[in-house]
Amino acid sequence: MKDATPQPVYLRDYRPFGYHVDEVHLTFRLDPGATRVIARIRFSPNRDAPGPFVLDGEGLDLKWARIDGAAIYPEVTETSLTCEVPDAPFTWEAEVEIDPAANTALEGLYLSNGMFCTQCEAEGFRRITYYPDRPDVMAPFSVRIESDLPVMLSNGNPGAAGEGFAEWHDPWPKPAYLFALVAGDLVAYPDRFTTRSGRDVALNIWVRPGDEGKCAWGMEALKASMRWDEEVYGREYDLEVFNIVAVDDFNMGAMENKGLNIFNSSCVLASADTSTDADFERIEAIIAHEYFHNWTGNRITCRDWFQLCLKEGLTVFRDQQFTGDMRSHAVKRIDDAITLRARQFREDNGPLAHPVRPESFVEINNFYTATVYEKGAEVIGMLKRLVGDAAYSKALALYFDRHDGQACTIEDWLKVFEDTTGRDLSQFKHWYSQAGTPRLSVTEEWRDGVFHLHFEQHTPPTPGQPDKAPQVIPIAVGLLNPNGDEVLPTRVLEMTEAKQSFAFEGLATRPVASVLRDFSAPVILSQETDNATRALLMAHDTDPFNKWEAGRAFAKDLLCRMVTDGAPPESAYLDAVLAMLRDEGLDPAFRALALGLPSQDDLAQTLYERGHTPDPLAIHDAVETLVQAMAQHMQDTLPRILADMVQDGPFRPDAASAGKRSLGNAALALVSRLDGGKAAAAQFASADNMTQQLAALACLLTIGKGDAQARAFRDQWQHDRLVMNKWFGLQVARAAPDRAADIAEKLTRDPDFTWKNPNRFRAVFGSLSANAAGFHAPGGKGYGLLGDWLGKLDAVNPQTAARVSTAFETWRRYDADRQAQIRAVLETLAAKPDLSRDTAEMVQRMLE
Ligand code: 0A1
Ligand code: ZN
Repeated sequence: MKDATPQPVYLRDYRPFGYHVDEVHLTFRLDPGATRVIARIRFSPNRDAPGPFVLDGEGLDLKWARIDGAAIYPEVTETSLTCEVPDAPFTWEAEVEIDPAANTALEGLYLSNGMFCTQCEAEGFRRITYYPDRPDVMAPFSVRIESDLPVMLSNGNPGAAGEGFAEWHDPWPKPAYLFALVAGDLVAYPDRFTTRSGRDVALNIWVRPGDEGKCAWGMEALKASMRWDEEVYGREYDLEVFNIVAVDDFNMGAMENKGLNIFNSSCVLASADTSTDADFERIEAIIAHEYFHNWTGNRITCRDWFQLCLKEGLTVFRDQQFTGDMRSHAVKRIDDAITLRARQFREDNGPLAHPVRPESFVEINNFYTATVYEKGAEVIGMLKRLVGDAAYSKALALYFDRHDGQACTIEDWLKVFEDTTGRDLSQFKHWYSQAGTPRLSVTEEWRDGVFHLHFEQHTPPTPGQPDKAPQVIPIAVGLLNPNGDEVLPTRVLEMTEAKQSFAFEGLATRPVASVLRDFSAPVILSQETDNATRALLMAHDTDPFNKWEAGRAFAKDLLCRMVTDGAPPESAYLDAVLAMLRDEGLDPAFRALALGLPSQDDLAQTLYERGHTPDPLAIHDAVETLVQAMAQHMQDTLPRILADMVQDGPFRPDAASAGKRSLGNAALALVSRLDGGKAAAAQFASADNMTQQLAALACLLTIGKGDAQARAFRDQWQHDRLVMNKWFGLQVARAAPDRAADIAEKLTRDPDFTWKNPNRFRAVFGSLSANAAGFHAPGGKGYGLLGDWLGKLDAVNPQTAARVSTAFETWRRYDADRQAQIRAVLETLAAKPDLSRDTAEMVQRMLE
């Protein structure tokens, strides 16, 4: 065990910094092993909040420092610097040396394939120079880069440039976490955009030579995002240039640095040959997300890191709206609900549960979570539903108007809604402070010609929060007649009490209730119902989310009964899904979703909550049995679907074409269960795009075949690092339970397993933990393998190691043997003498 446990930081301890930063001038003399950073910064005392002059700094070799030109000798620790300063505005100057080549953590200034790049959010800037590295200190930055590299970029607008140097000036005051620098042998994919007020903006996507052919999609997405933000939120871009850079070594998806977004290359490079439809959609969404941050995050930023959801929840909400507008609102809502349940509900149900706005942390990098991002977005969706679209737009206009240029809090955010609508949002605020997913149950009553819905809400205890207050839950409800006609269109009920009933009058017969339409709140709904009602909703609900959800809930119930009572696959379910599959009036993408089943992890949690100890293998077998039954039940229809979904002409990544491929591939997965993989092998051989090729390989691997195709795939794509990530990942994801850990281990011995690259590490180990039955297979091999590799990765990249460690967050729901095995792995990690603060915090929270 480590002796010095790092101390948590608390929201309640927030104090403003004692100095303002009026301007920042940085000079970088780039050198892989010995970069010099010379800072000249104007500080002035903060008269409203005097405080000590302490700068953050980590891993810096201070060469000299001056105040107003006179040499000083500050007191330096491993993480900070202090010195005497004048009680008046002054100029701070310092030179430090840093070693980008040795920076494997990918925070601060580092090298990726010989290219210099930075990642400063959340606290990476302190690894570049001494500075008040906190989001509420905002300043304009001027940057000079000196090197012999052909391309040198930083934030803002370009200034002077010449042989061996380039200068940049960012006029918009920003916190240090939005600082960025890139230098290397890069080529641009250029374009232009004219904003609605006529400003001409130069756009570039910078990539390694050879990747220029993979930029067109990202560029179209960028222009669409810029237009959308003008049209929907009235937000215009505010610099002369907008640069995007693709880097291979990156801990996260992308980063919204002002005017210089840096992307994990997997989140920006796209081509039909190498990217799936899912990649195209994700890239479009991430480009939009980072671009939207220019207003929600950059122009208006966070006062402190506890307010992270202020920028992330809102920006995710905006990118979800954008994708809905570009593609299909119904499909997007279903996709978002699937993701929320898979990642955020899972987090909320375990030892890592925390509020959307946490109140303490040890390492802020551990709080870039599904709760902050995705639940943060859901909270905004609820707010919009409660106040209505018009009031939402007004509140947002006020937010931008009132807070432009400021570092804000959730209180500021809610206040614009209160001021716009006159509502009191104090109870609503529990969504930001209470962790855990509310359980909402509903019962129905038909009495004297009046229909009643009786609701109860309850949020289970989470770490540090034993008791919860009732929350405001917007419940969108519609009513159908028993013949399927809608008798009451969607209405939003506002639940504020622990128990609350709503009455519906004027109905001729007892209706069928469609509750929580459009997934109007991030809650777990339980509703007494029967197969006939579910089938009716699957056939007739006018709300696409609930039409899908009726099938999902049906499948979940059925699978749970198959696991616990050995129930057979029910024909009522198979018939209802088949009817959806055959309904040509439905969007193919929607029909593909209707064929999907709840995740095995979700089933494990549901069984656990129903009082069972989940057995991952029994769950896996039940799912296999049901899928096989679906394939048999649908065998007459599947060939027609396959034929209908074939598209002529060149590959197009648009939503309609992607939807057809998605349905075709869902059908192919079922057909593979019947024809031994013949159709899939044929598709693999003839595919002219990655979506079709990878889906075919997935079908084959799932039925225990595809070795030859996996080899052929590797031969074909050996040269392409992004496609090779798919190759690594798919083999583990699709492995049979008793082979998954062995396959993962074999892949770690592959010469191409460049494990220090976060994408490659995640390809193997993210896929291992996502393969629930494989990860939890008896013997605990998967646990041990992951534990060993987390220990190894932690020494070079703590952030990614900590993130992947969440594979263990569900451990307490399993049997005593599995718990003991996982506990041993976590304790071994915890005992490592030099374990990072990142991983130590995660492991400790999981063990508590
Ligand atoms: N703000 C970025 C995500 C991001 C967060 C943290 C990082 O390093 C710790 C890197 C990127 C976004 O929301 O896209
Ligand atoms: Zn973001």
